[in-house]
Amino acid sequence: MTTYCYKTTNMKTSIKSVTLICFFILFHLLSETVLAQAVKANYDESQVPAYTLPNPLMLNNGKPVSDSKTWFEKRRPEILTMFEEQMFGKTPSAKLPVSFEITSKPASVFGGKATRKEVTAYFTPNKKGPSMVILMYLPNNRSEPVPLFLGMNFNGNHTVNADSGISITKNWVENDKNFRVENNTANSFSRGSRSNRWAIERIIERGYGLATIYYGDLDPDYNDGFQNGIHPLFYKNNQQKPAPNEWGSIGAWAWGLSRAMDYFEKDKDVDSKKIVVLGHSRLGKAALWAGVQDQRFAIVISNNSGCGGAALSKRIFGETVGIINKSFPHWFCDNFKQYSDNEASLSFDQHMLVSLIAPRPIYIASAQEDLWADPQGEFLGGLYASPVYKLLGTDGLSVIERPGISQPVLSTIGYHIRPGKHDVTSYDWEQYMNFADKWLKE
Ligand code: GTR
Repeated sequence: MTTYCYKTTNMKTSIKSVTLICFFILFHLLSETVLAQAVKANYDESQVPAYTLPNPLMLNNGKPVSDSKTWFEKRRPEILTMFEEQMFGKTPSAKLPVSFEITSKPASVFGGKATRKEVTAYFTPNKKGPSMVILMYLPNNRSEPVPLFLGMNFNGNHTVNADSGISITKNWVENDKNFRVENNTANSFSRGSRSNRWAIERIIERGYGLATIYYGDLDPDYNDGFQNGIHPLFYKNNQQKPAPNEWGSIGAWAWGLSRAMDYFEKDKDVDSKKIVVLGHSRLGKAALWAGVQDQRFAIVISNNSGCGGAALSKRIFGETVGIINKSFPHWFCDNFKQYSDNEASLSFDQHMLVSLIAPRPIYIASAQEDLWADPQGEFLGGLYASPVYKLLGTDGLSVIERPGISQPVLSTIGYHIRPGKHDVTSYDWEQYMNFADKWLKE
């Protein structure tokens, strides 16, 4: 019957019905996607599924880890391998001939309170290849090498302060209508546009230095199949892109933080044993990964790092592995895709990432309105790393319930949740400096 009707329908009607069917299919697909996303982003604590967390203190062969030697020699490498092979991807072991050059004359700024300098790290001998600029502010009131906070920024070094002496990146930046950033090219109009996130003068006042790097100098944050940024510098024999267990963009950003550390080891004004690596959001994920791989970092700070950072993936609260892999396919290695909407099958979770930083102090910060990053999951990422910290002789996280709003906890695993949104505020900075005072100065 259907065939008959179809055959006898005139041309106009059949175009109409085909269009209608197309509309129907499209509508159906769209509503399914919207629905799927709505279902995926769970914000209801009672909908968190029952989950079992792998024990950081049990070896893959089922034997318990009861001393620090077994932790460092056996269990830590096992867990590190999981994150390398299954999540962030392995960082290449090849060493590039990185050279450092002071590329802008050190200048006194902030009414003589600080010195600004810029150091360029060249990743290829001819200086035309990829490079990154480390922007540094050091307190002038110092009698010895200073401890320093190191963090990457999202929009270019020139956005962290209105200081007109900061050079402007020539690399790809995100367009931003508010600051007339077009054609992915940074401009002087956006100088200082993110200064609210960088309490530089206060940092100087409290006796710390600050160093920052634009993350796009290492790998522009879009999915280009790893043709730009530093990845191609490591390709072997006609390799076109990283293998499924090789690094993505977060790995590249973390690598850059370690190259900055290489520089600090050479800079007499900086105490390279007291470098605090920190980052916000995706850059918090990168700071954690840098702190894990590079044990020269004395303290690690995760500001609203969320999914793929400090937050437990198996809770399926807010952003999930499935969502993040879809939105940012270039952040993690390809092997991580197998866990999209399949978090239960992970043989690790983010508490184990935190545990790899032990016994060095780590501070995890959440924001009350930042449910996408799952504040409770971020707290638990710290709490369940605590047994490893305790095994290594520290106090770990000194509370077992998430503290109230604006009640910072400064144990070896530190934590706070403050009011407000996904951001870095001066409140956050004050806690980070209190934490650093406690662990680096006292
Ligand atoms: C979001 C992403 C988060 C977080 C954030 C950011 O879109 O879903 O995981 O990284 O971006 O970096 O600001």
